[in-house]
Amino acid sequence: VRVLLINPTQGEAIESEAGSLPAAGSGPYPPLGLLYLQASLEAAGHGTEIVDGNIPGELERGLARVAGGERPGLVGVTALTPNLAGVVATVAAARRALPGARVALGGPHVDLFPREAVRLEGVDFALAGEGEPTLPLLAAALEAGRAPDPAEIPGLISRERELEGAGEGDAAAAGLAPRDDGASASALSERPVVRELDSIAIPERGRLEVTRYRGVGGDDRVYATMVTSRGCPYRCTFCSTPGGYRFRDPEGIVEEMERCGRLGVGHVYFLDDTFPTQGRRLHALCEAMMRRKLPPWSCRTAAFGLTAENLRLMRRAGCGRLQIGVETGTAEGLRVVGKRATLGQIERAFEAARSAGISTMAYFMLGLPNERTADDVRKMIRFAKRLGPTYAMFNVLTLYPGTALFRDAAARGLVRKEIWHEFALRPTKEFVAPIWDEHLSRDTLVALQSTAYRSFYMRPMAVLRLLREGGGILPKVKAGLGLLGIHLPSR
Ligand code: B12
Repeated sequence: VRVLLINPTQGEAIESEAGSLPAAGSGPYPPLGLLYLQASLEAAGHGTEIVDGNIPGELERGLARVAGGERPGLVGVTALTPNLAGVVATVAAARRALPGARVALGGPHVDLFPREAVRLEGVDFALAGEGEPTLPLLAAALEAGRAPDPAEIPGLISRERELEGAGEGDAAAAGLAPRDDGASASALSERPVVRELDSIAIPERGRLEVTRYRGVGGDDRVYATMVTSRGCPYRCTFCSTPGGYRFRDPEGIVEEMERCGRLGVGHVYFLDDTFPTQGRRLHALCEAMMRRKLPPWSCRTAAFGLTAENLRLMRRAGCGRLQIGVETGTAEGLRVVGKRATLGQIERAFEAARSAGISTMAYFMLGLPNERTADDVRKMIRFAKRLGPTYAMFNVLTLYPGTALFRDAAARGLVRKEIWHEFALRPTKEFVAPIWDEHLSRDTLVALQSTAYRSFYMRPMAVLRLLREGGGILPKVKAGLGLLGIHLPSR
């Protein structure tokens, strides 16, 4: 069957971090997960189309276009927990435009709440895990007119079977109960994943209008997003990303970057949970990059293991910017969030990045369980200033489902463990995501967040750095801070 893949509208997303962020001006991200699914479906012989509802007006336009053409038999929608109300609205719109199609949900939310997801209005299937191996199987079953069999499609739950089971009472109810970490009791302990990343088809970005995806990094270049790995080697306590760290072969990565370049992409942004920055893997990748003419790139990674030598190598291979999750500024805080780097290592990594000529974006959190007073938070702010990244972002820690910190908060009675499970069954835009407010109230934390921005950016040194190293993002940062009532000195 033909498959329509939809990135949902964002208008209904909950305010997932307390306090607003100076994110003004970051352009839309290309729907990378859907591009991967599209490539795998096409390789299996299914016609596809992507509608990127994240672009204003595009959901309505795209659905009207699809309804007027060859109609899809299956619609797949990506679900992230914070935007679940937007997912429900998107499913409703797809149902209205394409009454005959079946609807499947996938993505990080479905990994955590598969049975809740399949009960949402208008949803026929929930498919947990990485969809490349499984979504083509679902499409094939529908094409053959068979009821898709969960025994043959790992991670699949169908609404029919789920609601049949509901009549049986306790067993079904038990499967729906929340776990201590806020995820669903039915969340798969081992979600289906692609074992051999080199075996899956490379996204065909030319199927989308690539030039729409400008400014992801705050400047005006056309951005493509990519991954070199999936899963994560770390177990940070605020994150729900599953382990299963897997890598791609360098040749496939540079081949994909080259294709991006041919499409007119001006910058490749690697979205790996943790971009591999060490050892033989980094060397092989950088050497493969240096053998070709490729767009410049940036990545998300951790400070652990970022040595001066590796940073110089990355710079030569085209790396212009690093986004680093520093999170906090004390040894105790780093222990609480489960980061492996020491404060000294972090400082050396930022210093080395500066001398290698790579700009840095540092991400910090406030409202950690060990921060008992405003002074504790100020230690983090002082550390941020001492590090001197090109750009810094400060957010109040949100207790997301499936994380160790949520479990700790539930165990201490700070949050009800049902809170995300209830949201997963009845999502609304008004939902207030839980934070660690044992010591510092939400209002205090939001005020301290403002203090952090003010204190970080209201320094001539910070403005100078943005000007020198920021690659043109200064106006966007100014606009973002303006929304918080912070007005930067002009020089
Ligand atoms: C880029 C990114 C963003 C971008 C764009 C979002 C997007 N839709 O791509 C922006 C900046 C907007 C963003 C914002 C946020 N994000 Co974000 N983001 C990511 C990031 C780094 C990369 C996503 C990606 O492209 N991955 C690579 C592709 C290949 O994987 P994928 O998208 O997961 O798709 C695969 C599967 O999920 C599945 N799949 C996906 N869709 C579908 C659909 C169907 C039908 C099926 C069957 C399967 C399926 O198959 C795909 C191929 O294998 C991930 C972390 C990560 N590395 O994955 C976090 C992540 C998705 N973000 C997360 C969060 C929490 C947020 C924010 C709250 C802010 C924050 N604190 O980071 C906001 C909220 C956004 C919102 N309103 O919904 C969480 C989501 C957790 C959850 N419970 O939903 C993640 C997983 C990070 C984490 N571990 O905490 N994010």
